Amino acid sequence: MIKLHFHPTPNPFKIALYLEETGTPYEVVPVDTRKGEQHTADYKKINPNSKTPTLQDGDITVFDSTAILLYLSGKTGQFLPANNPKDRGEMLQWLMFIATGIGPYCGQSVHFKHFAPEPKEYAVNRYDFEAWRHWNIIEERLGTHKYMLGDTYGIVDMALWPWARMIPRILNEDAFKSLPNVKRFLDEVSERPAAKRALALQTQHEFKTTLDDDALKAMFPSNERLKKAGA
Ligand SMILES: N[C@@H](CCC(=O)N[C@@H](CS)C(=O)NCC(=O)O)C(=O)O
Repeated sequence: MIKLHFHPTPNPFKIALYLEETGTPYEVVPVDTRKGEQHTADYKKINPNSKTPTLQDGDITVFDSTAILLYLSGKTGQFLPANNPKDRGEMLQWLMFIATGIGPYCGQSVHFKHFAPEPKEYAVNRYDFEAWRHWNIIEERLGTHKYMLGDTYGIVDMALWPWARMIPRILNEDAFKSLPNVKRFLDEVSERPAAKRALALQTQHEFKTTLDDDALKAMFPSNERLKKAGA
């Protein structure tokens, strides 16, 4: 059976949603990143990047959420647009926009706003600006398209949904007021039974919720280098 190495955070949720939508049997293997389980030697063998998610399908191992979505959709043929260069190109461009834009800018924006030490005005401004810029592009797209690729829900929407859920923390509590189409999309996808089952994984498995010193050390190893340098 497929194994999904999972933590209840945006990138792993993309895969949980895809597996739930397709009714693919899978087993969740919790990787508690606040306990540093992403850094163990055994986990690094399957994910040299020490992040979640990772998928194991028999003797095939795939890491990185976008690669996993493409792997699974290539295997099942489900939730993909028509197989022609135009539609495939459109799917890839939005999938990569989420992978290289939405994910990293939102992740860094959260990091600098909520975790970085002062002075941080420059970094907060840059990442908040870029996170907003990316979400405004999605807002415009969803203003003219029901889903990211048109009338049909698919893997690009599944890649977007877990990041859209985090908007109040990424941008601010009122952000949806200026992103009404993103909110409409989020509410609709969140109502899907598969999305509810994916979200339920976070309570079906035990994950550390406290952000103590050990958790911060596991999540932000770069700070240790700073401490050693005496900064
Ligand atoms: N490009 C990777 C990024 C994965 C990633 O950053 N995962 C986060 C959860 S959303 C993680 O494992 N964080 C723990 C850490 O950075 O130590 C992907 O899409 O899978």
